Amino acid sequence: MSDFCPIKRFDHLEFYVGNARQAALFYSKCFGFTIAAYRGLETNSRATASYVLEQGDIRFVLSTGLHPEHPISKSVLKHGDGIAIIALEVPDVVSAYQETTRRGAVGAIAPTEAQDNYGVLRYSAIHAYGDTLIEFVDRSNYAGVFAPGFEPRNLHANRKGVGLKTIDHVVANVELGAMERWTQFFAETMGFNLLIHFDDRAISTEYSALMSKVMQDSTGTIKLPINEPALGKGKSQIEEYLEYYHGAGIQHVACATDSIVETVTQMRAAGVEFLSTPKTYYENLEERVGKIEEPIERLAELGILVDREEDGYLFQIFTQPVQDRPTLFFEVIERHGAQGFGEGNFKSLFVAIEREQTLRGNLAIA
Ligand code: TYF
Ligand code: FE
Repeated sequence: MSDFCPIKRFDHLEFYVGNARQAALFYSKCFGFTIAAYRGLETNSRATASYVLEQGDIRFVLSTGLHPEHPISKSVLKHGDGIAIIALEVPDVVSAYQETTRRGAVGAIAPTEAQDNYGVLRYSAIHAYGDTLIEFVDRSNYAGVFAPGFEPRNLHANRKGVGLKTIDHVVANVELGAMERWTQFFAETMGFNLLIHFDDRAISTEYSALMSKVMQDSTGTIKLPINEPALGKGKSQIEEYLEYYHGAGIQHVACATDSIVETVTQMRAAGVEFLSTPKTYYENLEERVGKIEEPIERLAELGILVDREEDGYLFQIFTQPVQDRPTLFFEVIERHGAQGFGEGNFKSLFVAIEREQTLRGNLAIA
């Protein structure tokens, strides 16, 4: 099989935020991340400050601009806090850049080498939906804590975290009519395949509708679903996102855990707010999804959703947006064989999201 752009794994997600120091504390205290590295004024970074957060195999980088003209500051002015860069670890950043730009990707960072005493880190980047970049990283010849310029930190390293282990999928919202362009981008430019297509009949409530296509790399390690609004009676959650993010961008990141009950218990105790699930969801749950390993009362207390598929089942739950704009949120997911995205929960999930949209005054019926 021809794989012109092989990918090893998610390297990191880089967030552009208004206050990286406070955001680092939020992801550390509430999501269980360890602050592993820092770059800022103290390390003679004059224009930006960044914190590297780690938990399991997940790495987030939180960056802020120190001056109004810096591109990060401008991004935050337009989008609010959000994920600006999806970084993928690849064997060869030159080839990844050449193969994708040759197929139509717009280059953002030509292949670059950064060096220090720990070796050489190679990277390049291309443009994806909205202002989002896809960065290619090769750290096979680099032994430092994250990248040249960063110094190790070890804050909250004694904490075990809340059990988040890997990035399961990263979902984007794109404008009405842009689905085709972006699925084509991932298929033709990145060599991804279409894994699942949920049409607007699968995902519609009384008020709004959306369409979702899941693109994945050739090994199935990288799953990047894309949502497009579909015409409904009201403003869909996707349109609400697009309005407040001022364009296409990343809507949610799903983090996998082996023990969602433990993870969500700890995150709730630390103050993370989740979408609430009505008590009725848990009536007849076992009849709907069959035998599951967790006590239903516990799932109901925590608001955890369950979906059964052919190959198994999954647990999932969604946070409220993690900033004042109704843009980025997180999903916690625990898979037991099931490879899907919780299709059986779409209806109740979207009703829950619309309840929140109504509270925000953003579900006007046309
Ligand atoms: O990633 C998914 O497909 C699920 C469900 O706006 C979902 O997490 C889909 C669309 C959406 C919110 C959640
Ligand atoms: Fe999801």
